[in-house]
Amino acid sequence: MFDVARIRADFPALSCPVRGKSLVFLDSAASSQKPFPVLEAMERIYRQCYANVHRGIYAFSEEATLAYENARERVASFIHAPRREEIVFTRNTTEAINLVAYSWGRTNIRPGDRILLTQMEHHSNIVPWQLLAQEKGAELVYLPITDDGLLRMDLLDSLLDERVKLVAITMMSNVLGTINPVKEIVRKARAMGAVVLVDAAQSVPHMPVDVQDLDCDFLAFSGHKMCGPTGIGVLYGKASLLEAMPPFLGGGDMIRRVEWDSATWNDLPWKFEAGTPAFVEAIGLGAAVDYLSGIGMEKIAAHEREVTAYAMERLSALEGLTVIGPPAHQRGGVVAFTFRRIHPHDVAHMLDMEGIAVRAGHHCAQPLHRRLGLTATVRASFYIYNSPDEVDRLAQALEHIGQMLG
Ligand code: C6P
Repeated sequence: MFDVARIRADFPALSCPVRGKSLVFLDSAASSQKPFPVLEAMERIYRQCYANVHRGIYAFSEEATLAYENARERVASFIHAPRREEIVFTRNTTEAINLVAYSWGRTNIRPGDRILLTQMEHHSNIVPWQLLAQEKGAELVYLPITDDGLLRMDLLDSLLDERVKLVAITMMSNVLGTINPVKEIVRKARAMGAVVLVDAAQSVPHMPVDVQDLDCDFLAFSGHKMCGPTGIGVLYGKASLLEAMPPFLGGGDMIRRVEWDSATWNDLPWKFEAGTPAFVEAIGLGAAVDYLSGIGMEKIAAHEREVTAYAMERLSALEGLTVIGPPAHQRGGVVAFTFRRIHPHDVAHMLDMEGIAVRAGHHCAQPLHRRLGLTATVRASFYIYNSPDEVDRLAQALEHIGQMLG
C-alpha cells in the first residue's frame, strides 16, 4: 500500500496554502518539492561542520569531505554504477551533457561523423550537439516519432550506420511521457561502435535505473527533480571513457601539479570537478537518494503509473481536451494536453487561481512541439506525493474553465 498521506507529511511546502486553497502541485517534472530529511541534511552541514572540502586539514573540513564523498557513493549505488569514480557531480543534467559534448565530443567527433538524436529530445540534449556539430562539420540525425509519441524503432537500423559516432537519447520524454526502449537502442548502437549517452533527467527520479543493465556509456540527471536541491547534477560515465577525456573546466581541485605553462590532472572523478563543488547540495542529493530508496523505486514507479492512468482517463473524458503522447502503459508520470482552443498559458493561469500548479509552454522541446503541429501545451506531472484526489481537483477545475469559456 503506497501511503501518499504519510509521504506528503514529509514535504513542508505541500501544506502551504496557495491563493487561499490547498496546493495541488503538478509540476514535479520541472522540479520536485523537498522532504525534511534533505533539508535537514543540508542544514546539518551549515550548522555543524561547514568547511570547504578536499582542502582543510582540520575536523570540519574532514567531516564535510567525508559527507560529500559518501553522497557520491550513495548516488553510485542508486544507479548501480560499478565504481564511485564514475560519478561526476555537475550543476544539472544540462551541464552533464555539455561536459560530454565539450570533452568527449571535441576529442572524438570529426567532419562527416553523425550524432543520432530523437525527435523527442529536450533542448539540453539538442543544442550542445548542434554546437559541436557546427564546430566539427558533423551532422545531426533524428530518429522520428509516431503521431502518438513513440520512437519509430522500425527506422533505427537504417539510421544507425558506421557514420554514427554518438547516440544521445532521452529515457523518458518530459512532454510525451514516453518511456523509451533504451536498453535495445544501446545494444544496437554499441554493436555499430557508437557511444551512447542517456538523458535520464526524467527517469532516475521516477523508476529504477541500472547503468550496468542498460550498458550505456554516459548517463545524466539532475538532483532538483528527485527531491534533492538545485545546483547539483550527475554525470555517470564509464571509467575507461572518462579516463581518456580531457578536462572540461580548469581550476582548483582538478589538478595534480601545476607549472607556469602546463598542468597534470587529478584522478577521476575530481578531474572533472574544477573549483569548490556544490558539496552541501551533493550531500542533500545523497539524502534524497536515501529517501527515495527508503520508499523503493519500484513502488514509486507503480504509484505514478496508477495516478497517470487515472489522470489520462479523467482528462481524456473532458470535451475538447486532447492528451498528447502514448497510452498510459507506455509512459511515466507526465500528461501534456491541449484544451479546446484556449491558450495553454491561460489554462495554467486559471488553474493557478484554484491553487493548481502546472506548466504551460513548449517545455524546452520546441522541435518536438513543431513536429506535433503545436506551439505549446499544458503539462501536469506527478510524483510520489500526488494522489488521485488531486487529479480530481485538476479535472474539476478544467471542467469549470471549459464552462466559463464556452
Ligand atoms: N526539464 C521540464 O520542465 P536541467 O534543467 O539541466 O536540470 O534539466 C534539463 C532537462 C534535460 N532533459 C530532460 C528530459 C528534461 O526534462 C530536462 C528538464 C524541465 O521539463 C525543465 S525545462
